[in-house]
Amino acid sequence: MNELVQTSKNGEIGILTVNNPPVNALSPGVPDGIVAGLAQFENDPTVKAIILIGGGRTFIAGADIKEFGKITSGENRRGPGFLSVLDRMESYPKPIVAAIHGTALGGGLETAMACHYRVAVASAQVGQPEVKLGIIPGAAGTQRLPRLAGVAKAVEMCAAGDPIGAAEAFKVGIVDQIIEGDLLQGAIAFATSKIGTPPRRTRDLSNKLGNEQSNTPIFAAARDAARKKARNLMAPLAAIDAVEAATKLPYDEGVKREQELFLECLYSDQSKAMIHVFFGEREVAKIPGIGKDTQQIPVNKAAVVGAGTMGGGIAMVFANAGIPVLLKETDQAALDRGLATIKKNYANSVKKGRFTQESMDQRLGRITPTLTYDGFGEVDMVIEAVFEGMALKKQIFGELDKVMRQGAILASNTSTLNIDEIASATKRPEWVIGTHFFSPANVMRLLEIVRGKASSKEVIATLMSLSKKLAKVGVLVGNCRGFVGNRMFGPYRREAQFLVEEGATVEAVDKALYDYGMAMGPLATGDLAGLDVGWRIRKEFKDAENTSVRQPKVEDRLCEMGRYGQKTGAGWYKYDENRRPMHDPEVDKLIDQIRKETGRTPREIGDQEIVDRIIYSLVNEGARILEEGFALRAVDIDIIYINGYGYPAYRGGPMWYADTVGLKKVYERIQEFEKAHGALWTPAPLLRQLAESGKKFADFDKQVAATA
Ligand code: T1G
Repeated sequence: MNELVQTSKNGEIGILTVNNPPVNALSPGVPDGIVAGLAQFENDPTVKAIILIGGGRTFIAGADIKEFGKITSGENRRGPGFLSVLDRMESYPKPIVAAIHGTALGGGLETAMACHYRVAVASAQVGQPEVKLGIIPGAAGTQRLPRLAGVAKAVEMCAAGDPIGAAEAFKVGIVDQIIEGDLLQGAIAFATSKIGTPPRRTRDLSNKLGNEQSNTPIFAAARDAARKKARNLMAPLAAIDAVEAATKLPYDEGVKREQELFLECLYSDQSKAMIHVFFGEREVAKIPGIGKDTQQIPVNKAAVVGAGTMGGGIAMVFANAGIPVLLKETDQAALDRGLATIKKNYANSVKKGRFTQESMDQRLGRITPTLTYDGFGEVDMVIEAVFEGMALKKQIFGELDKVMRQGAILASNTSTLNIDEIASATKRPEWVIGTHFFSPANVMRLLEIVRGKASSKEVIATLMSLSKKLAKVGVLVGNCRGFVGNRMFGPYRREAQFLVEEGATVEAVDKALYDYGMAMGPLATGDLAGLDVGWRIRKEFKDAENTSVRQPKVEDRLCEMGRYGQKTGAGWYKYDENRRPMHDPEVDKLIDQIRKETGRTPREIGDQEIVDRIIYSLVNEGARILEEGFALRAVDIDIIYINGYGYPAYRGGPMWYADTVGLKKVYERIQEFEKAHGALWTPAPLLRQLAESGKKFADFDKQVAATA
């Protein structure tokens, strides 16, 4: 018996309770505790059946991910231990019932499937999310799951990694009974009904394993889907291979095959990067100096000013989270347009089966359109999402300062403007903060929370936890031009344009970054977002432009020609009626023109240079942002780029990627670019310092954590 696994009895039922908060991970000591408990009950003749249950809020949520790093670094050797624990459970002489609440994920579901029966409360979720960490199930999940749920379901769950609810788990055969009411009592009744029955070993079940003819199309379709949806990722394809092994090999050989595939993935850079992202998404919520004890403002009612693309999306975010929201516009036509877009988006989601018509109606019911500030005095938070102009924003904040109650939060969805200047339009700058959503706001997970110099700790703490409630990843950033994401995006798109001016084709630049793993190439991304957005901002900041340094020319010229991208049918590409991009010789002519004007002779440029120029421009600007304190940690920048800019999670983010390449190599490459292209490429002092001291951005983050 150990602290992590308690044993107790209820009549003839032995109960093993895993108590390893917060999520009962299979940390060192938990498997031993299970083994010790089973041994104790095996020798106790009064115990006729066993229940395995999780203490606190959940069943076992998987292996302890923190231990993986110790394995891949060679610090800890990965023993066969846990597989043999599960085999011992499966062959145990008394029925073992897993009682599931919260989440049974990864090693947690594998443990449950090694039990002879599984019961669950209706709200429980079960899944094999390992591919989201760049690995595959590594404790026979790919062998036991198809035996319980069938091949198609097992492939879907292991290759996509999304959990399923208890009802579906019951329907497909993973769960044997849904427990209404108290889980433990229900499990005891179920276990009692199994006393004296021969243990039902999952490995012996084969009637759901199909045959060559029935399985081949399943695996073919799954591989196609994985290649499309999880482009460049090794784990989903490995998971499919492992489940296929279950249908072709005897159980123990199937497990061996799974282990080979599991270890290949575990030692891959992709997995290390995705585990970095897993913990990174939790680390960004921790703000030095703003602890869990910081008082938070309850946000039970909200308001949004502006029902345009962003405002409408933000209103949906609140409605989706169950928070009633006022949506204000200046005139009826604009309001109607905004509501129509919201209704269209919701109808699309219903059509795709994401939620029911009834749920759509409930969400719509939480959005109250208005043309006045009536009711604004009762809301806890307002987000301004109007046109990106300082004068207009200050006017609105002046109005909000009059109508909003004291103690309410005033936020702006500005993507570039100075939060302190916006706050200066009010008498309560400590209640003002930036909430930079990404388009489409109801889809993109990233929320840049922009700290003004007066923003209070309470307001910041409130936004950090509210972002989780809004199903967003909230990252705290400083108030500099473009904040973090857009500030780095400037050099990113600048280099893409320079490379075209120097000789690369539009398609070559976009293809190189697409193959690197970006969701879309930088030039096509410009066309999607609208080239005029950046153009107007550049014009707004024309006076601040440093004319002594080289400026990209093509995009401004495209905008002067009215080519704003997809929305005008032409930008870097021209688009057909289905918005499919096509090469446009007009753009070649323009680029040739600009090369002549700037005296540039086009040269051969390889994919590696394209990727290095564009990605290292992110890294260098990111290092500047860190040393200037506008981002807390390098991992914050990684999480921003993965959740807001289509950066591939399997590369860990630009700062992690630089660490993977090695900062010395990155620094030397940037010095080459500085020699060739001038001061725009002056290495950030932090980058030079870390590179010269053989350190990583990860060391910078450790320092931040140490001083927090
Ligand atoms: N290992 C270690 N720490 C974990 C953990 C895990 N599996 N899961 C969560 N944590 C930490 C997390 O970092 C955070 O820490 C705290 O717990 C609360 O988490 C053999 C090899 C269960 C749905 O992938 O999806 O099993 O920041 O903020 O929002 O085949 O956590 O407070 O210090 O996320 O309520 C498979 C991962 C592992 C599940 C709860 N399992 N976890 O969400 O809380 S691989 C997973 C989650 C595996 C086997 C293989 C979620 C959650 P801190 P949280 P939450």
